[in-house]
Amino acid sequence: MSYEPFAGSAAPQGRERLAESSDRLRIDVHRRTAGSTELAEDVRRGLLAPQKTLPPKYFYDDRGSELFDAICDLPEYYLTRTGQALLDRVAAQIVRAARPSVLVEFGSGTSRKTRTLLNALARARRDVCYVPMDVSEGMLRRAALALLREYPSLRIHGIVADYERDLHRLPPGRQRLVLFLGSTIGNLTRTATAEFLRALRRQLGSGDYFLLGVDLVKPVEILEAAYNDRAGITAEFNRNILRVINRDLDAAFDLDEFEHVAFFNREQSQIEMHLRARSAQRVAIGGLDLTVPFAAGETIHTEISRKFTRDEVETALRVAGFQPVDWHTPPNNFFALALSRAT
Ligand code: AVJ
Repeated sequence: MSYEPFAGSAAPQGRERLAESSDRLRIDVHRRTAGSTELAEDVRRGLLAPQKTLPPKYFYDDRGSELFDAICDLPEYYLTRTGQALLDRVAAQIVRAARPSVLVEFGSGTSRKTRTLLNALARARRDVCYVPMDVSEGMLRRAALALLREYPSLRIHGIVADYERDLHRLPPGRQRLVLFLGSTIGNLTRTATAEFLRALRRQLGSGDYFLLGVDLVKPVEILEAAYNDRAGITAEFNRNILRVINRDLDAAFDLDEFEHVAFFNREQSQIEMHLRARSAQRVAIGGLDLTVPFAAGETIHTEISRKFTRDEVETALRVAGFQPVDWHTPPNNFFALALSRAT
């Protein structure tokens, strides 16, 4: 029995807005709490902690997503280019190994890299249903509509949800290939990664495949340059999280008062991004009825981006119930695609 996302279900939310293509597109929207309650909780918790933190998922409003897209084109940001070139080279091989009929993707964004796999699938004459999962509804919708135009036989079942929390929303299916590309997994702590992999494995059947993109450990100058670009786009991207909070929680962050800081933490093998207060200040957050004090030089930790070794990745996969199948790297060993199979 193949996966039938469009059979027997009630008209999904948002379908009316997609009349031209509704027979090939379904988008489910899952939000745990209404409005910006979750943002409010996360910001309150994060800014009241001794080391202030903000979760990186809040970078990605429309402006943040555009800035991230611009980062991907920066000369210093080798990740996207390297990952894409690698996928170009091995996509056909991955399709032959996994023989998928469903392509699931977490943090799908603009689905740039997805096209490479869809093209390889088309060449192998495999029809698939594409299941992107992303927190940004606008982006998911735009990406889906573009893909429907480009791939006339593709069906898409989009899930607007948070892959860390809503994995159980994944529709059932067989012969699935799950994509988690771009080293997005690097944003998760070691513990969160183990939990994510275990939760993912629970959702899969044995024989489903998992393709994981990871950034690898490399000389510190190269790593730090990638997060401190000369054009200052990464700094803008980092500060954008304050813009989001200003807008959605009626806060009064002065963006010029916060400096972008990014460095490689060797012990943790991760790039850390922070926003450092240039001077002592108090920031009112209207939506939280809160004023947050900052000492001069105090930082808000906004992101970790972990850098992996092969051993670490394959061990984590095995512990979670995946059998490593292929380890693809480019000649410079900057990036890896780990193909594994749910056992
Ligand atoms: C989207 C999480 C892979 O960690 O490199 C880019 C995000 N942050 N520049 C990364 C990011 C700063 C990116 N990931």
